[in-house]
Order: sequence, then C-alpha cells, then structure tokens
Amino acid sequence: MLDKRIVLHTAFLLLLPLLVAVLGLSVWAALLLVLLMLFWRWGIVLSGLLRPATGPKMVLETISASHYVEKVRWCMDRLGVEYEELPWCGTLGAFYLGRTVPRLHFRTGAVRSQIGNSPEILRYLWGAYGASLGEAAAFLEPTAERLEFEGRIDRCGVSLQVWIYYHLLDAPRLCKHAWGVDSEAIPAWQRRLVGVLFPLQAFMIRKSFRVNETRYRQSCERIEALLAETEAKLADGRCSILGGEQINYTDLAFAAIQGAWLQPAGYGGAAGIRIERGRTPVAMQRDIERWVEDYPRVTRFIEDLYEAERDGT
Ligand SMILES: N[C@@H](CCC(=O)N[C@@H](CS)C(=O)NCC(=O)O)C(=O)O
Repeated sequence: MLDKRIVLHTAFLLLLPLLVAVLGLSVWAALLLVLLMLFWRWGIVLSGLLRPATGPKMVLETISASHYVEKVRWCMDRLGVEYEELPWCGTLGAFYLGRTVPRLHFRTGAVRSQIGNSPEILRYLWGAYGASLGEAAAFLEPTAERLEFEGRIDRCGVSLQVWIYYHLLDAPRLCKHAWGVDSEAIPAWQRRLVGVLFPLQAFMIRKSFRVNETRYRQSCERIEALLAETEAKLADGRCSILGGEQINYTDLAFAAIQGAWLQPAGYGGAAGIRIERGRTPVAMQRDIERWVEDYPRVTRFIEDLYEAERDGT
C-alpha cells in the first residue's frame, strides 16, 4: 500500500537535480530546496502523528492469481473478519517495490502495521483473534505438526510457481491475464504498464525462478511427492489431511496452493482470477490431467473443500 503523500514527495525528490540543472540554480538555492524537501518530509511525519491513520481496519494486498494470496484470503474469509482487498497487477510489487503478496496492513494503536509472508500473516490472525473468536478461530491454531506440514506445502508452492511459469511464459496473453491485465479491479496504469513491460517481466521471472527444463522436471517431482504423500494419507477416509474430523488451516493451505493447478470452481473466492483449463497450453493440460488421474483422492478433497467452503458451484 503506497502512501500518496510519500509517493509525491519521492517524485519531487527525484526531480530536484533536473530542476537545478534546468533553472541553473546556485548552490545556495539548491541548498534551500534540500531544506524545503526535509521540512516537507517532516510535515508528513507530524501530520501522521496528529491525524492517525484512518481507513479500513485490515487491508490485504493481493495479485489476481496467487496461491499464497488464496491461502490467506480463504483463512480470513473463514474467520469472518472484515477486510478490504487491494489488488495489484502481478510482478510489479516484487520487481519494483521489493515486496511479496499476500501482505496484510492493519491498525495497531495510532499507527498502521504490515506483515508479508503467508505463514506469518496466519500467525498474526491467530494471535489477534484466537482468544476473542474462540471456536471460530480454532482452525488457525498452529501445532508443531501443522507448522511442519505448512512449511512443506509452502515450499511446494514455489515448485508450482516454476511449473506455472514454465508453461505460461510462452503464452503471453494468458500469462498477462493471470497477472490481472483484464481485471477492472486493478488500476488501469498498472495493467497498461504490465502489458508494455511483459518481455522484461517475463525475463526477470525466468531468471529469478530459474525456469528451464531441468527445474521444471525437478518441480514436477516435488509436487508429485507431496501429492502422493497426501493421497496415501487420505486413503482412510479422514476429513483433515493430518487426521481428525475438523478442518484446520493446513487443509485450506493445501487446497489453496494445490488449487493453482486444479483451479476448482470457486478458486479465489469472489476476488481472484481462475485460469480455465481449456485455455492453458496443451502440455500444461497434460500435466493437470495426469495429476487428476494419479491423485483422485487429492483431487476430490480439494474440489469438495472448495464446494463446501468457497461456494464452488
Ligand atoms: N513465501 C511467500 C511467497 C509469496 C509469493 O511468492 N507471492 C508472489 C505471488 S504468488 C508474489 O508476491 N509475487 C510478486 C508480485 O507478483 O508482485 C508467502 O507465503 O507469502
């Protein structure tokens, strides 16, 4: 979430050398400008103290198609807390602001705070609502076993990112769609920027995820290892992957992260983007169909959970 006052101040700051050069200002005039900029920045700090941040209590920064976002969004929806979603176009935040999504902004006393990284956000929600919401928040309770499983689900999420980009970077139209260029909820300037910058964004994604044939194969193996392990666990008809009758956050995390390839009805709740299987490249469809066939219990588990919880009809 960008503070407009700071964005404006930074823009002016960047333009200062240009201003000095164009107007041919003296050293003293340039020094005066520097002092003015410092006072302006101080004014922003003071106004923040005098007029504490307002706005919604919680804001979740997101991108349209993200399995990590979906994990947090689903937990927040299930918890029943009020929040607003602030959608960005994919890749802009990572490469130009150095932040990942999901990112949760919330009020803490007179100031606003923020957390990135889905596991930490869930720990915050548990800490903030575990006691006050009681039974309704019980699914968020972290145990050693759940934390360990969540860690493996999240690592598999990275393998899924490699798998997705291996298939989608060569399908620019669909890739841009996944990044949100067709989503009216996202500011038009971001959608246009991502449209224009696509070759650069694709290059940076390819480099940062090291998307190549070897990594693709490794990623498939890692994804399939978790799918096979979960398939075996579900064989006894349990309701929750780690056992027991009650769903907990690891079930939602598993379904949200693995939902990236299955794309069940209701994926993303009301806010995300679904990538219909029929639109994906043939090789991607082949992988998906193989996984559906090889892991039928996992497939049913994810689809049933979505139908029950995300109104996936
Ligand atoms: N470990 C992080 C991973 C988050 C992540 O990789 N998010 C991707 C989207 S799936 C992201 O922020 N991409 C940056 C962007 O698109 O701006 C988490 O669990 O939240």
